[in-house]
Amino acid sequence: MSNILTDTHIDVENIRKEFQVLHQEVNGKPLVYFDNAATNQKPQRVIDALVHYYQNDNANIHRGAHTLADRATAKFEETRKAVQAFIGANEAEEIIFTKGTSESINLVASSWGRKFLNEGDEVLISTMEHHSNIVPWQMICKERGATLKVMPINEAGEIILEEVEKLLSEKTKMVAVNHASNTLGTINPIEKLAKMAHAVGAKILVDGAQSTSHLEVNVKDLNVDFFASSAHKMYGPTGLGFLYGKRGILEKMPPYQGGGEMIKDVSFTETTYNDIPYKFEAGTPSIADVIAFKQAIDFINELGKENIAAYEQELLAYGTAQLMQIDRVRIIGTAKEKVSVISFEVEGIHHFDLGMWLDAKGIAVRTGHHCTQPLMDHYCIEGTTRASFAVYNTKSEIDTFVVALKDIITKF
Ligand code: C6P
Repeated sequence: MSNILTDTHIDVENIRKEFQVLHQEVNGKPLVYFDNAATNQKPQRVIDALVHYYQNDNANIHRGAHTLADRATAKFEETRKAVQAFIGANEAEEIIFTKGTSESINLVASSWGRKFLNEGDEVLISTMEHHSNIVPWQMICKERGATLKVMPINEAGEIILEEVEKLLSEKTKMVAVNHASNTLGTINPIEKLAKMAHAVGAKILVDGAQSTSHLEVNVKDLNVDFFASSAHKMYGPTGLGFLYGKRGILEKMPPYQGGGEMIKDVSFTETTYNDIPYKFEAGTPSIADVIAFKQAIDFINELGKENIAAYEQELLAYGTAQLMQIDRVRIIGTAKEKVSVISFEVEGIHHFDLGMWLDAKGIAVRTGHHCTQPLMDHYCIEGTTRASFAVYNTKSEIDTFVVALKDIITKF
């Protein structure tokens, strides 16, 4: 156990020592990084693992009959086991490495959808989905003659379960929903939704891009059929993610892409496919990133999800209370259960301008529709300014942000 934890509390100053990137000035001001929902920063151990791999172990995996290849393969597969344990999956073979949440969802929509969706079937998503959990379903529904239906939300940004009940029927084949919304912060009641989906014989896919570094995730307790996430939102490398799927379902699905690694035997007339997970991992993967991802998982595990969640909830409550007191500020997304995301509008100031002025003061936030355009339409807005916190953020950074915001608001 490292010294970045004291009892049940997060020692944020010690944690920040692992993140060199945070210790810089931007536009002459100390950086305040509040764009963690887009991607969070990487601890030194992740960066070191990338360098170490290329300096010492670089080799292609699963193919080689030499020491470096064996070493790289062993480390690569260690990460698969770490992901399995991290999300409570039954077996490491149920974890498929992908480019990220988007590719994981595309894999399911394309492979599962082509096999199991037919004319007249329905796929149910929610109003607050990221485009990555809308467009792949739209594409496959169009191709298969299925219909995409949408679960409504209330003003606070919570799914209305009574309405979901009405939308579900024996026609529903898939419920695809995020665990936590990247724009509103809402934490969705996945266990309940899984029960409701299964009661009509549908499968459930959970987009966990915004939950895995903030919330306890156990795919068995949640009883979900698929779970997707991205390493770069878990203090790990970009361009990497994973898909969890129940073995019984993955085995029935056809391959997503053809190529090396995903085959058993190939002739010009016929190909037999590899077992899971390799059936879904065509071509040389991002080996260094997968190996370094294990360090990111270790980082989260050392801190403990419960401690991270408790600390981030403190930041969320502190930031929300401060913002609510500022004139002309309206928070979008006021669900009872939220991850550490605050989206807001300022009357009379366009979010793009606000983002630019905050950047001039060294504060990084995201502005725009956050890849949730239908959600913006629901609130009749074009976009928001979004501050999202990670475990290395502090109350004093929130103070800096609030002072900057007030200063901008009084000027415009
Ligand atoms: N959201 C944000 O700023 P990828 O790009 O595949 O790693 O993740 C896509 C994705 C899917 N679902 C949710 C809920 C997400 O938040 C994201 C990524 C970033 O909110 C970039 S748009």
